[in-house]
Amino acid sequence: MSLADEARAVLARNDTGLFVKPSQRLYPFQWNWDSALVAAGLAAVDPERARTEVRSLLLGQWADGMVPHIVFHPQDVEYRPGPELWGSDSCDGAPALPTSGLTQPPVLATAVRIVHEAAPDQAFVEEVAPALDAWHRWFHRERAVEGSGLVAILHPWESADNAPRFDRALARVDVEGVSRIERTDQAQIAAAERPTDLDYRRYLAVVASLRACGYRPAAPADAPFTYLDLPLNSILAAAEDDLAWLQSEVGVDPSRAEAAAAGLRTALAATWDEEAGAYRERDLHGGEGVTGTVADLFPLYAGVPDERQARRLVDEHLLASDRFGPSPSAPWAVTTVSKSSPAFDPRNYWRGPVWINVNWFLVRGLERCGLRAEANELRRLTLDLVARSGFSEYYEPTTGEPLGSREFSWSASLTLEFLSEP
Ligand code: 2M8
Repeated sequence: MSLADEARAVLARNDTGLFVKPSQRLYPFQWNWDSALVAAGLAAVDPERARTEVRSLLLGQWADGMVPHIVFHPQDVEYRPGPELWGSDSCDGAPALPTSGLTQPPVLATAVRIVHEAAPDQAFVEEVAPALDAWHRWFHRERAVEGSGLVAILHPWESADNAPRFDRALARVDVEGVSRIERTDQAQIAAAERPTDLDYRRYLAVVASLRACGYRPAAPADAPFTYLDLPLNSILAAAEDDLAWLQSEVGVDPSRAEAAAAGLRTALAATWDEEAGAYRERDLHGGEGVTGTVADLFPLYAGVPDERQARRLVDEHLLASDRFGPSPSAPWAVTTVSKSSPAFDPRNYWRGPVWINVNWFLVRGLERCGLRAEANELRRLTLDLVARSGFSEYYEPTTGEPLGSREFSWSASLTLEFLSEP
C-alpha cells in the first residue's frame, strides 16, 4: 500500500460519516482544528467529503459566531470530561448540540480555501463564508486585548494544552476545592505522555470560572488565564487572508478581513525580540510568557518576518541542531520545545515531541517567507517520519517512536496534503 493509501485508510476508519474523529478511542467526538486539518488533507482526494467535514463542524457554531473546540455529536462512546463539564445547554446562544464553551486555532478558512483551490465550488463558498466571517469577527470582538492588537486565549485547551509556555500562568490558578476527575485518556496512554492530574485540576478550575459567566467574561483580562498565544494569532492572521480571498471569489467585500490580517501582522511583528532572534509571547496576568517553545517561531506561518528575521529564525532556532532542528542524536524535527530548554521532555505530549500539524504550519510559513529549500527539507523529513513510524499523534524526536494515539487523523490528512503539493 502506498503512503497515501495508508493515510486514506486511517481517515476512513476514523470517519463516522458526518465527521472524522481525531482518533478512534482517545478523541471520539469532533474537534475544531482537527476537522479543519482533515478537510485540508481531503481536499485533493475527496473534496465532497472535505465539505461535509466543514459543514458538520459549523453545526456547533454559537449564535455569537464562536465555533467551539469540541462538538459532541450524539454517539454511544465513553469520554471524560465530556458534555457535562461544559453545560452548554444552559448557555445563551449555544446550539442544540452539546459543545464545549471554548474555541481553538481558526484554521477553517484556510482549509476551505485549500478545498476550493483543489475543486472549486462557488455555492459552497457562498454557504460557509458568512459563518467563517462571523467566527473571525467574534475573536476580534470577544477576545481583543486592548493595546496589543492581538486576541487572547482563555484556556490552554485553546492552543497546545500542556506546553511549558503556559506553566507559570497555570501555576497561579487556584485549585482549592477542585478535585481530581476520572479521565478516559489515562486508561489508554502512559501517564508520562499526557498532562498530569494537577494540570487537569487547573484546566477544570479555569473552565469552572468561565462557565460561571456563560464563557463570556466582560473582558479577556477578567478570566483567570489570559494569554497572547502566538500560534493562535498567527493562524488567525493567515485565516483572515484566506477568508478575504474566498470572499473575493464570491463577490463579497473582503476589506474587513484584509484589514484584520494586516492589523494582526503589525501586532505580531511588534513581538519580535532582536536579541533572541525570535518572537515573544505575553501572559496577560504575569508579564512575559515562557520562551523556548515552538510558539516563538509561529509568526513565520503568517509571513510576518522580513528576510533577515526569517533567516535568523531558521538558522538560530527552527533548524538549529541544539534547539528545534534535527541533530545526529535527535534526527526528527521540529521539536515542540527547544532541546536547550530545561522544560524539554521528549516523550510528553506538547512538551517536546514532534507533531505533524506543527511541521505543516512551519512548512507553509517557510514557503510564505521564500525559504523553499528549507520548506522542502522539512516536508521530506516529516514524510520520512510518518512512512517509518505511522500516523501517530506525536513522536519521540531521538528515535521517531510513535507516541500518544495511533492512527491519528490530522497526521494522516496532512500527509495527504503534503503529498498533493507539486
Ligand atoms: C488534545 O486536546 C484534548 C482536549 O481538548 C485532550 O488533551 O484530551 C489537543 O492536542 C488538542 O489540540 C486537539 O485538538 C485534541 C484532539 O486531537 O486533543
